[in-house]
Amino acid sequence: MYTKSFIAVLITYFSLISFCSAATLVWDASTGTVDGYKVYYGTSATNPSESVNVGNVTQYAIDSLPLSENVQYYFCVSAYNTAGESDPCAPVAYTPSDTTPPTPPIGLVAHASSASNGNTEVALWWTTYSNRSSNVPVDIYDGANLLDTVTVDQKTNGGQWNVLGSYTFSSQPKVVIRAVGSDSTCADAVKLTDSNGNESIIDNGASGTSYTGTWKISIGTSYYGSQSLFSSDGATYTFAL
Ligand SMILES: [Ca+2]
Repeated sequence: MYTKSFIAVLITYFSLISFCSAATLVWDASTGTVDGYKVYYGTSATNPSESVNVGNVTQYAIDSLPLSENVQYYFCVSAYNTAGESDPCAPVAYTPSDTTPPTPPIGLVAHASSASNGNTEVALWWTTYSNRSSNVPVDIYDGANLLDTVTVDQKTNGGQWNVLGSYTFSSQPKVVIRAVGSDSTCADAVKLTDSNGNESIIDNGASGTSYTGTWKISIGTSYYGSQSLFSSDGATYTFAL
């Protein structure tokens, strides 16, 4: 024979530093002889699927449990002694917060001005290579008027369209890639997409392209069209629509 114990449970939350949180179950000790407590938990309020014997304590840090983030769990506690186990207390709910930082953003570019809110999207295609520059300035002109300078990292995101921004052109759109320094800079293709979704692609060597300095065919793979070019030390490559 044993007397079922009444167990009151309350849950408290502690906020620690960023990306860290902790939650602890706290309950009042059962009356009578107690040898220990069991914490039941699961996603069902009425039938928690898991349990852990926490010993003769009156609090338990539930972050040590294998809980999924952003899933609501229910917890209840029972007491036991040599005579048996009490009924579990009324459940409390707790949802572990998201403590996993997101994956890094991709396609990062840096705008020198805030001009990139127009209606024509400008995108650049390049090929990567081991000695590519991670800081390639790309000038976007409306005719003779410089709208923006975007810095791109050509060590990553090669073989795809990388959006530089959206601009409003009243004259001829022009994109100039500048090969700054001794690292390799790639010139491959430019795409302009207007507000109706019409695409204009200018491949290297096509009508509308021009350059200063010496540009050679790159052995970088995943080029647009039939090839990509590379240069360094002040050469420029211009794509004009
Ligand atoms: Ca090309």
